Amino acid sequence: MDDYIRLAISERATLRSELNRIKNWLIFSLGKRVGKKGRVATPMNAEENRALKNLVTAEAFLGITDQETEGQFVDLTGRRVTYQNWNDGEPNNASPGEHCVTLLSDGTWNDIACSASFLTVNSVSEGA
Ligand SMILES: [Ca+2]
Ligand SMILES: [Ca+2]
Repeated sequence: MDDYIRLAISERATLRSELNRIKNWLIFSLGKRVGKKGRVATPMNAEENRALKNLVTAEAFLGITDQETEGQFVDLTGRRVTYQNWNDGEPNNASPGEHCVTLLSDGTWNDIACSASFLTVNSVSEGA
């Protein structure tokens, strides 16, 4: 019985590290490096958006902003984003102005003040 439990525990650890590797790969392939701090992801289509949503358990910043021109959302390279998945009533650019974008837990987006502190997507890989 002890052996069985030990085996189960080691199996679980293996699965967990496998899962973390997959997560890291996804974050790497979806993400862009932002300064020294980490990566934020810019989903290009519904499939990537869904993958991201499944990765993050809390609200997380996306690599999208309308800082330059209000209402024109661009990715970190300055290109207009073609795929968007706003929550109802968003983007509302609420006072005093919201120019960053977060992914909500249901997978939709909200524009938000860039000073808000939310996880960047890479944070989920910490503690792996
Ligand atoms: Ca805005
Ligand atoms: Ca908003």
